[in-house]
Amino acid sequence: MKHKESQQDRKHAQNLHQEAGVEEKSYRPDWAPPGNHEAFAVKIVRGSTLSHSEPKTSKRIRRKNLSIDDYVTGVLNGDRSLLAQTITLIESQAPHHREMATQVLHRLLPHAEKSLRIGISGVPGAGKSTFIETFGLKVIEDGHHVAVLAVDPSSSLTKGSILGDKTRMEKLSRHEHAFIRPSPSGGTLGGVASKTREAITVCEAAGYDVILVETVGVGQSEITVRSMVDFFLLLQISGAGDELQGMKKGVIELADAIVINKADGDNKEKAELTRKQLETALNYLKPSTKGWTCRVLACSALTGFGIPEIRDMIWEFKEKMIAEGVFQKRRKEQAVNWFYSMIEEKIRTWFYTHSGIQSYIETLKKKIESGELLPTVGAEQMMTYFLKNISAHKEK
Ligand SMILES: Nc1nc2c(ncn2[C@@H]2O[C@H](COP(=O)(O)OP(=O)(O)OP(=O)(O)O)[C@@H](O)[C@H]2O)c(=O)[nH]1
Ligand SMILES: [Mg+2]
Repeated sequence: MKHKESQQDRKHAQNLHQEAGVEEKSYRPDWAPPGNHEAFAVKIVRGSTLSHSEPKTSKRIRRKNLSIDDYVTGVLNGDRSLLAQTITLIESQAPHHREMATQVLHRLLPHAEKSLRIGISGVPGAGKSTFIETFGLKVIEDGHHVAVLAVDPSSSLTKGSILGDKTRMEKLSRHEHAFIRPSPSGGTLGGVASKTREAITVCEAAGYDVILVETVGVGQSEITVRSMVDFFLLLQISGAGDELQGMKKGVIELADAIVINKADGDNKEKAELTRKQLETALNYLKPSTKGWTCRVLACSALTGFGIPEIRDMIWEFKEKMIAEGVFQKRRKEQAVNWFYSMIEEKIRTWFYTHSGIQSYIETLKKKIESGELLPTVGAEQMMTYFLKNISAHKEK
């Protein structure tokens, strides 16, 4: 029975080898006793050339096994898959991921910062995505590596509408020198912005030297993007009659350049008219960057008209601002402001998630609504309650 099984196994092995094209021969040595006893057979098998037996040089690392070293070396080697996974790690809310992310970022920081960060904003439909596609490909032609990130706190509700339209950035998204990442979803504007800032660091460490940060023109998010970029570009469209298109003076004042898009076909003349009107209107506005007067240009993201001029202007800005020290000074201030905003964010979260806070807030809120309590007094009571709560917590 056993003998039969071993014969079957041998036959099976032979078949496998034959299927794989491996020659197998049997010899009987000279000293073997006469007869047909198999125990004295010697088998010679030629070395296999099967691909599966070759050692694998690049072992695919599974995400759950990634170490801090894996993330850091992956990013520094410009591995796009690991770059994407590192950003996923920094976006994670899980405390152990956060711990890892902090260490990864700390090690990547010395390799970052060597880039030009450009913010791009504009009302929905102004052509931001189309502009990023054309402009991104242009600067890649110049030898740069482009990363596209976004700040869109609303994307948690709309499931990431911004940059969801990768079809508008079809060529760019497929280019090996481009990396596109949608806005992190969920959380406050401060929270989303913080993740985008960290993603900038990661992309820079991976060798991307032009960072485009897109946001939709709704006000507050523009101020946030301005606080993380070197150059801020506002995309406009012509023909709305009012040259400022209902945009608040405050938002216009954030811009280093305003670009009238869709200057093509029948619209070209109208775009030029809008450009001139805006230029005049801007004479009275405060510059966003010290020593730089906001420029107004026209372009067509569709045909590429005006795109090289925009590129030249931005690089002129970079050289001038570096020479005058404004560039470096702004980056330092941005880092310190980010630090303060993170402290505020953490204190706010700590406060509102402290036990008993929510129910006490509700109690005070009712009294304020009924006119029984002055809001300032309510806030004082709230703080007294909170501080007592912390010390009671500590004594435990
Ligand atoms: N004629 C013309 N059409 C353009 C140009 N740029 C963009 N468009 C068109 O305008 C529409 C909106 O363009 P998008 O690039 O999606 O605009 P967006 O600002 O990203 O829009 P949201 O993502 O919705 O905020 C599309 O149909 C584009 O094809 C341009 O330079 N000329
Ligand atoms: Mg878009």
